[in-house]
Amino acid sequence: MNNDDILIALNKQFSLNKESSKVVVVGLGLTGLSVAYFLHSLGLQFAIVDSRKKPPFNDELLAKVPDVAVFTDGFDQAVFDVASHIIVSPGVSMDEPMIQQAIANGVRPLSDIDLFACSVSEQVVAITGSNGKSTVTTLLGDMAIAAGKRVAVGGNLGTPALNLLNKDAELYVLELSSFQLERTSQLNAVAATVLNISEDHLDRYANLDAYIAQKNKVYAGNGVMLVNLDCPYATKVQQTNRNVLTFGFKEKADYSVVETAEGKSLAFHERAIFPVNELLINGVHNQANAMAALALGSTIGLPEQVMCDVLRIYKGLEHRVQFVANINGVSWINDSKATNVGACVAALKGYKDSTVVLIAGGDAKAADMSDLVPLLKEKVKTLLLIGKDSQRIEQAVNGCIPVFDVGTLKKAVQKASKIAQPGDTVLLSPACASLDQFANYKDRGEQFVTEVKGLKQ
Ligand code: UMA
Ligand code: ADP
Repeated sequence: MNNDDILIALNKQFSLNKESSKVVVVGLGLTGLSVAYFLHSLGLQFAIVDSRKKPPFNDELLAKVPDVAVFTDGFDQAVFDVASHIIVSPGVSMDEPMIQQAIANGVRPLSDIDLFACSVSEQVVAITGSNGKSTVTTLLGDMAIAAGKRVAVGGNLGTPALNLLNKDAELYVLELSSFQLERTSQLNAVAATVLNISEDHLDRYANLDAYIAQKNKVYAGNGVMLVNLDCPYATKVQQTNRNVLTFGFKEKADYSVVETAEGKSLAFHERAIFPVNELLINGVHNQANAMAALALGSTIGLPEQVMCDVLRIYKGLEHRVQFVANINGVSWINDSKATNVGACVAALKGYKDSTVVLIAGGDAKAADMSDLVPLLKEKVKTLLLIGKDSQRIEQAVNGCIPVFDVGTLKKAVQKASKIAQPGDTVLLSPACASLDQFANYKDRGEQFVTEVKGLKQ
């Protein structure tokens, strides 16, 4: 769509226009920067607020748009007072008092995803869930490329959705977080899925139901709903008047796993289409991810054979159950992206009983850590805890296995190297966010790899 068409759409959907709108962009991270460039390119009036003293993209924005008004180091009530619209970055809670007050005063809250949705007429596939989003998003993106589509892939994955607009795409594959979905009203994806639900971000939501309600917004509109039949929360959202596809290990799912003479196979309506043992991404959870990608690909007409060719070579992403080294018979695995309990549980399921030295901990985001206990008892010989919520985790574990609160990742690696025996696995799968001790999960994973590579062979 050209700028004139986008302006018409924004005015129609949100009464957002050059003449009377004053937009406040809340947050100057990746999202805020992308929103600022978008609004600037359309000639819309806006200011930016960020509670941080020095938001990450302050200088970059001012270099490109010198006359923009940026207010940092706390939110400024006077700026909110003149707003007609607020566009709130995902890292900022909608419960911020000034945001709540603005909404009560009739100001319209929007997200970058709303702006994006108003600016595209091409197909959009939307992917959310507690875990597996990035894996399924990139896998589907690779499948679309292999099928010759001009595809742009982004969202919570890393490239803000609005930065995809200049890529001349005929198809967009978006990973969306609950934070992005909770402030989005305009999504109408051609196909959408909630891959799975497990506890996450309960520091930002009143309870699990509130978190699930935000996830389910991915199904807004009238596109195909892809539903995971194994997820008790997901099945409740099926709408009878919608085109629904299903995946899961239950036999009645459209995409499932069947037994064949040669072993297990991914299947469509029980017709074997891809041998599980040819997947390079390990674990039952990755079979579910592969099914989801196949199902989403089918809704946008990707040929099955092309999708299977991609499954054969897709190696998975860094920091997700990634092999680092084998040192004296001990395997070291980096699963730093396991930022919640569900992801850690999925990783542990892949190992033999009592062979794992697990490094976990960080910011638990108010999750119930006792959900880890059954898998800890089964698979883990020693638990090494790091980060701010170690006490909380130790209490939940309640002595069911040996636990050492070692504090830092460096100490955890050193301790693990003394405990692990040949045949064991040392697994970094923290079940927590990293921000209490690291810049992000990548930083945590990279520091782990550096420490492991520094161990004497
Ligand atoms: N912040 C403040 N004050 C502000 C604005 C932000 O303190 O005024 C803090 C937030 O609390 C947060 C950090 O700054 O700790 C970043 O927030 P942001 O909204 O500026 O984030 P962006 O840089 O725009 O990145 C966001 C997503 N981050 C979050 O949702 C926290 C990125 O997902 C996403 O890749 C990017 O938009 C592009 O779409 C990251 C993430 O951690 C990977 N997502 C969470 C997850 O996957 O669990 C949801
Ligand atoms: P997300 O983008 O939702 O965080 P990723 O694909 O980046 O998902 O994977 C994050 C973590 O979740 C990794 O530890 C990975 O091993 C694990 N994981 C991936 N897919 C699933 C799934 N379907 N169920 C449970 N855990 C998963």
